[in-house]
Amino acid sequence: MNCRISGKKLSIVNDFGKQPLGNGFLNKEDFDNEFFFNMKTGFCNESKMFQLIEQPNPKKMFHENYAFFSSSSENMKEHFRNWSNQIIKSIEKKNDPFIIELGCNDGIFLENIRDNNIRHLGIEPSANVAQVAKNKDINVITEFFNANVANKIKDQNGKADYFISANVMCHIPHILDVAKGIELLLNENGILVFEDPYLGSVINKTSYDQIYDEHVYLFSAHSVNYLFNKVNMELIKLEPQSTHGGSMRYTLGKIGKYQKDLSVEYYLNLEKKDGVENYEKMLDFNNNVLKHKNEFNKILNKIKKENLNICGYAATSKSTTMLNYCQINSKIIDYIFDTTDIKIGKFSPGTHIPIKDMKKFKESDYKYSVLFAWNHQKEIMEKETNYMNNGGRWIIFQPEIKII
Ligand code: DWN
Repeated sequence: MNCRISGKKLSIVNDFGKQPLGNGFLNKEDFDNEFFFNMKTGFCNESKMFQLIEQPNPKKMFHENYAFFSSSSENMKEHFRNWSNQIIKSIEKKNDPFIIELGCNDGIFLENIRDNNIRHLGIEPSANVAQVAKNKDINVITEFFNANVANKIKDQNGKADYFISANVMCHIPHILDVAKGIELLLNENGILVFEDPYLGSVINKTSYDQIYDEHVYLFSAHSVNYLFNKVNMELIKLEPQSTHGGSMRYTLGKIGKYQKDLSVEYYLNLEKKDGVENYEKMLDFNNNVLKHKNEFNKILNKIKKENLNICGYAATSKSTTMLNYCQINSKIIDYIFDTTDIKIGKFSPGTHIPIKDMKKFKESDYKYSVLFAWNHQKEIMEKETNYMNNGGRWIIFQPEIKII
């Protein structure tokens, strides 16, 4: 019940009941031994950190059978290409620059760094996705990062100019130790840049499906500044991103090394104005979550009463929270279609809906599809035009519940 950053007591925000692992896709024979944990969230009035109260052991979630491969979205590939180009440009005058990425997954970001012959290192605890990156000739170590690992990397490679991370920092419970490791690894003018789903966006959109076992934190400007001030680092820039339904890119340097961009004050003030650093706002969020659940169930039940079939589009980690919290099983959704080999033929965590190959989606004649990968809506709508042309309808639940 204590904040992982400040040590102060947390105030409870949400109770999602028993939840399985977000990426715990499983075979039929494993149904009886499925793992569940109590998923509650809390807010710390001191650090302003929104966090899970209990999180399963990271080794249960990130391992040699990790089910998420970052390169499953073309738009995300483009996002990482653009970001890496910006970074490459900023170091073009540097002699032998060194870039580290925490949680490099299948190398979606570092492959652009490798293409430019820049010294780099990826750190990735999930061996199967790390292997995909290694096969692309990217330098990767398969480890959970902490201050000890940081020391080893420093001894072997020296300090870094950039420490990068995308959709990873919010997964790490021992984040304070990680922050110490980052500070230790960065040279005097070294820069940390990371992006993660933004607490302000989750609250504004009521996108509570961003809360699952892997996402132990939802960051804000306030909480990130509080966390990194503890290791002599500070925010120097904030840039909102449209990825993953509303993310924030945080840039930090060692205290006093860089002039702060106006965006820092802007977002700190905005969070105060919107109440994103206020427990009352978290309680409003919880009320909106309850309303969203009821409305979503109502729409699905109405379709089922008309004897129409519903499928799911993309077996995302986020869908695990939606399905288990709203108690939606295979009586309501027949199948979920997905592109990931390791998920196909298995069943959704907790609710046991069969996962089918996305190739079969085109042959199916589902009148209704729930868009679980709502964060990739643009990319998906562009490639699935035939579905709507043939009379198919999307059930969208973000940023509002509607049928299109
Ligand atoms: O933080 C995390 C984010 C970045 O990625 C992780 N904890 C896990 C993962 O979350 P997610 O599973 O909710 O991510 P996505 O990117 O919203 O969904 C990926 C899934 O969607 C994959 O199983 C592939 C599938 N997909 C698909 O079948 N067709 C995705 C796209 C874009 C598609 O067109």
